[in-house]
Amino acid sequence: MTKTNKSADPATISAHDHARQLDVATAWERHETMLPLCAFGDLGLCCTICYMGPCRIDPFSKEDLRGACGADRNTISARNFTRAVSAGTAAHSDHARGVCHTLLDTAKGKAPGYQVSDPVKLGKLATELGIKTENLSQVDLAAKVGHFLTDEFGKQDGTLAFLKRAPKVQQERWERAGVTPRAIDREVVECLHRTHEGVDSDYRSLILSAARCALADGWGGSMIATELQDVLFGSPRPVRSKVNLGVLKADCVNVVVHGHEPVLSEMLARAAREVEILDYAKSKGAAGIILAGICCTANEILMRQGMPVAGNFLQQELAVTTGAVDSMVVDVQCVMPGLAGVAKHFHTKLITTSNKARIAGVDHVPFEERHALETARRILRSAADNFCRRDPARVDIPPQSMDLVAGFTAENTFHHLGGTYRGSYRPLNDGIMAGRLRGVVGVVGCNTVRVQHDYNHLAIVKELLKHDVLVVETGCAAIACAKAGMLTPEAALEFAGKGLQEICAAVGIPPVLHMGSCVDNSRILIACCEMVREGGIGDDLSQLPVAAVAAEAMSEKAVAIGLYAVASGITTFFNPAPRVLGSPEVFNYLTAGLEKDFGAHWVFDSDPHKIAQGVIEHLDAKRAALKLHPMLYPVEMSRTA
Ligand code: MSK
Repeated sequence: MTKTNKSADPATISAHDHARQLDVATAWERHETMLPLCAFGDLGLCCTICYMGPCRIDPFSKEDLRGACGADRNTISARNFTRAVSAGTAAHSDHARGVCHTLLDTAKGKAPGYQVSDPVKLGKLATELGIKTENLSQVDLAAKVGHFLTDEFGKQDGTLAFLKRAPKVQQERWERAGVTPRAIDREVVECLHRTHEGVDSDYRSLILSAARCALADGWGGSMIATELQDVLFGSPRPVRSKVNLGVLKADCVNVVVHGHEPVLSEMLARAAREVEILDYAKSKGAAGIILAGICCTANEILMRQGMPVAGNFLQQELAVTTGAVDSMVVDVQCVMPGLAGVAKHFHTKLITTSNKARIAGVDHVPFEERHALETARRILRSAADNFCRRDPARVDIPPQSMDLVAGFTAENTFHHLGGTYRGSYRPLNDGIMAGRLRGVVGVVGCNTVRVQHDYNHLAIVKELLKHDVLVVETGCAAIACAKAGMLTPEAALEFAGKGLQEICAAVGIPPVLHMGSCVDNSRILIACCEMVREGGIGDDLSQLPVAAVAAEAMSEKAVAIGLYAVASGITTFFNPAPRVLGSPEVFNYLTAGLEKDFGAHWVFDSDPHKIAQGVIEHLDAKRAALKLHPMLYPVEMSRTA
């Protein structure tokens, strides 16, 4: 058997080889059985919206082909795109709704085990939302903030409260373009309505409605999730931990949490430290309990609890194929149904916990806030019982694990940059203005079997660091770079250009800042707003020397994030392209036409070296427009594709 070349990560290669030796198919093998991919679907030219079809448009035809209803390639691909954005927004926002309900239940005393862990942030939020705080107990304040933000989903009047965090010029742009989001659910519903058969068929109008929906994600659902998770579980602070499959231990009970919502995993993290639970594990012959995460649940418990990360999206099945996972506990989003088939080859107990996300034939332990801690203990005890059923002959844990520092936020990062007594974005802006830093780039998003696992993230980030770009990351991209050792302060010496090295050394930060999970991309929006507010590098986000990159995108959430970044003025480099390539008109509108309304656009490119080059040129163009000082330490590109 030849060694797999599916990943840039040695631990993943080793685990994938082990899976193949055991004849266990994972996402890569299943993907191969799907090839060749349907070109109509891939180009966005297949319409399944009504039951006269499915209709499909031949992309090579010179005729003005139409589906049965008369929809052309522009309508069909714009509708497909809009539906993807709506689904992505719905996913982030339904997550946020759950956090709102947890806060409300906590305030009502119906969620024992939960508490307000960051009362200062709660107070600041209340003031920002215009809630009078005098004479209110913490519980009453939590209830008022919880109710206010729950209303953001379904209110019938007004616009979203957090939009006011954006610079005035930005808000005026949204008004002019007619994309100021009203209520979160309303924007999702309206997109589904518009894309129903026989409603909106103008591709520009559809895409602007998708932009409004995406903004309701970034400045609504995702931002609410981030803020209230900080209130409930504590605002992250820089924390050291470890990452990669090597965090699993052969002599310990290994429990892997996977998905997105921290409401259960926070309780598991707490229960896993309880003496009684540890003693129970020891009574079964284990040396202890390892609670490790996959995907964004990993990021959540990493940045608040310092829990180790087992891997990112494409490593979820490989964690199971190590043969050392006694229980995998999943909630919502990015959980492959294929896990059930993989787990059958091993002793691993796969447990679903969200009533919204069941897998046929898999044990379901419904999670409810009022029994959360007890549910967490029950899950850990059953994992310890299952430890006894592990077959040591099938265990093969790759040895690789890497140190990292995570837990940066829009607030704490720049306290670092500004010093203990003067939390401020001034030093960051000064660094950019003086040419020590080229700019700031968010590298975010998933893995996909269509790209060598982690390769694009690593190639792009290495090039950006070399060119004195401060990189901020979330999601699976952050995990990829953590595995490659880029998330430690020492990494600056190895990877960063001289200017970035100077900044990192002065304040002791890594050159790549882990800012959390996918919903925490809202932290990056806030950081950009603070940069504008600090002054000297533009009046709205579109003037800043910043960009976003998602070069291994997989989910509809990534498309929603990409669009809210663009609609917020942040040019976004994205691969694989969303399913719009079958319509040159839609492609041109996304990659150029949106510039008029938002001062930003999409760039679709599959070559990571071209992406890095494009990002650097983009930052330099923004710097030139602002007439900033030339870069102090210019460097050549490593290579062009
Ligand atoms: S988990 S959405 S694969 S980043 Fe947020 Fe990773 Fe993408 Fe899921």
